[in-house]
Amino acid sequence: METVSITMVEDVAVLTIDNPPVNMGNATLRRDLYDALGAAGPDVVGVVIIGAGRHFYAGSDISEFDGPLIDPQLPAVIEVIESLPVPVVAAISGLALGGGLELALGCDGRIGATSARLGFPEVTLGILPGAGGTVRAARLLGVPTAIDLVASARQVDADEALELGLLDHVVPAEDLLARAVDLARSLAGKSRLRDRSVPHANPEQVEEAVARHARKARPNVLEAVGMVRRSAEVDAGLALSEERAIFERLRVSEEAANLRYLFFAKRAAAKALRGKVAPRPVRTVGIAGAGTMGAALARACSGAGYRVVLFDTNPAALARVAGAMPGLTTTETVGGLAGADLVVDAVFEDMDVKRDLFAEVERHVAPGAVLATNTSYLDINEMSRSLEYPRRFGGLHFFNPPDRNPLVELIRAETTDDVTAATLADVVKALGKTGIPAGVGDGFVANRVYADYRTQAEFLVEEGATPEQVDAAMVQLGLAIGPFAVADMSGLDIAWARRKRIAPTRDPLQRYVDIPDRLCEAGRLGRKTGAGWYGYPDGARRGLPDPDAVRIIEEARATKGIAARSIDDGEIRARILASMLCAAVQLMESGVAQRASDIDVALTEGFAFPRATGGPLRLLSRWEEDDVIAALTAAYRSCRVTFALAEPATRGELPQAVRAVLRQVAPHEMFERAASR
Ligand code: T1G
Repeated sequence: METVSITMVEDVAVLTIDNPPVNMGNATLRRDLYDALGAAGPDVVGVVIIGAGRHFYAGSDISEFDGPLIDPQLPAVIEVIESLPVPVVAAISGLALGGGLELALGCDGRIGATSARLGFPEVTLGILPGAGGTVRAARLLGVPTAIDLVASARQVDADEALELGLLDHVVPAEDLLARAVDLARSLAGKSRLRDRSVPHANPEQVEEAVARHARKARPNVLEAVGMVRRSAEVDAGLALSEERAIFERLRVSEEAANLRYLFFAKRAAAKALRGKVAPRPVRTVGIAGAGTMGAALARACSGAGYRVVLFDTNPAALARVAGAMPGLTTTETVGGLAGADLVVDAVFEDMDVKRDLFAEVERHVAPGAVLATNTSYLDINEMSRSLEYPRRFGGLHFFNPPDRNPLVELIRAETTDDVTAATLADVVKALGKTGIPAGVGDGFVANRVYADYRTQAEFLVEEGATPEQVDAAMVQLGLAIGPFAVADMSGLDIAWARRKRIAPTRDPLQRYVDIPDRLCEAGRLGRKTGAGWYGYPDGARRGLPDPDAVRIIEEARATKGIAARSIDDGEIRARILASMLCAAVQLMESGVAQRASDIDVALTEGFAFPRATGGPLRLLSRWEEDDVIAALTAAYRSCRVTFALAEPATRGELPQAVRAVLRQVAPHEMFERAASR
């Protein structure tokens, strides 16, 4: 048995799980556990299962879920534990997640080190606990608490686990094994959760728990909640088989496969960021700029345990941030950033402003300090040329709101050295963010794709769709809100300023929709001015169709001689997705994006593109080829310059570069690689 070793501590058998890097429950580990448990001889009075390394058992190996599951499956392993005549104790340090927690619930007792963290992440993967988690948790914790844990996917630390009853004891790590052996020896006999009745809970508590998790819940979450409730109504055996049947059905669903795709896609991006060299330690982060972005960055860095020094020349701005962040160090001079190991700028999006700032910062920080610009689209190669030590400079592009939005683009300038890139990657991970690599290019990755998404949306309105129709069509796809509601929320003036800035270099042959300019010229800058694409009467939070906006749109059409036509939702979605696909192909061909899956990660993490679809490229990879060709043809016809690469589609051909991108993210392609890992 290579992943499970057996040692005897007097008359107690200790099974140590050792399956690096996180003690994932794969076929080998299940087989080894099954055999080791079966090897417990008659002289054994108790069994302890403990994890080597950081974690007890971080859950099932989800790369196995795309094919037929290999026996023994986890329920069979748990059945062996329950059939042993002697007590079995789970000794948990680090993570016991998903199948790991289910294995522990199959034991007769559970003891944790202070590092223990337990949870059921299954619903985030489009499934539900499938090895008894809903059934045994209900019997141990009661239905309301079991619903909360299963539906929220949250992890509980050792103290809360003890309080809830998930752990019987919590001990210092160094005492874990000895105390677990004592517990195994002291237990009077078996204490199978499946034999217990579900603790009584008053109906109101149950309904409250359901209500907390049912609102806007994905279908699998509702099924998980329903299964917890069901498990209280029928005997454990029936409940276990019903739970397994639901798990099997959900596991092979498109949504679950898409969520597993994103799970591995995020880790592929993170691995690409880690590179081969060790990062420099960062303890103090200097943030230049105490505006909205700077304040949010300060919160994110402070929340991740960094010491933060916030610089701004405006004392009122500093005071505003410091008032909400006791203990924050502020400075009105750049010299105050001297002790920072990393300095990130959050100042106005202007090349000269940023260059002057970093030139000043360089004069004060230590030679080993790393500098990162948070620019959204300025050329960081150009920015690096004004630095004395450009090797230690790169880009960390955060997305609004940076203390909540998980996406960060890590951008290497031509001069960024490996240590700097590794250091920035380490900070991204420490912030709990989802990082993707991006090369230097207008809008990097996410904003570049979103720009074409928004451009096509504006084409559609110019041709006859209403803003609310386009928004509704994208909400129907699964987005929380559509592009025009987003534009009104973030303010139309930001894009307007940029359009004016690049106007001299715009290709005159490129289709240009001037409706947003007309709205801005009319003072309609979005929600903050009470009107944009929509009206916001009396400060309404949700925009309403607005006759003045309709008039402005109609005037713009009339000026171009466009006769509005009715456009159906299918055309709206097809053209928008095809436009995103064209942007993605350009990003891959230019090398600004390294993997097509990075683009799906960017759009799902940073722009709330529905995770259940796997992202725009994954979604399109499931379309029939003819439908992709038709969508690309429509995008090409909307602007032959912007979507030039789609031209072959007008002749019924799928462009090779498009085929290559879609193959990278197609279901069969992605998982063959993961399964062979
Ligand atoms: N399946 C497959 N691979 C996994 C994995 C998993 N569950 N967890 C981690 N990996 C790989 C990961 O791809 C990476 O590989 C390496 O391990 C290190 O991971 C039956 C059905 C545990 C918190 O959802 O949350 O049990 O890139 O970089 O940052 O009812 O991994 O090095 O080749 O993330 O220290 C439930 C998912 C499954 C846990 C560690 N369990 N994993 O984070 O390392 S469903 C989970 C995580 C289930 C039962 C149900 C994290 C971590 P590579 P890492 P980390």
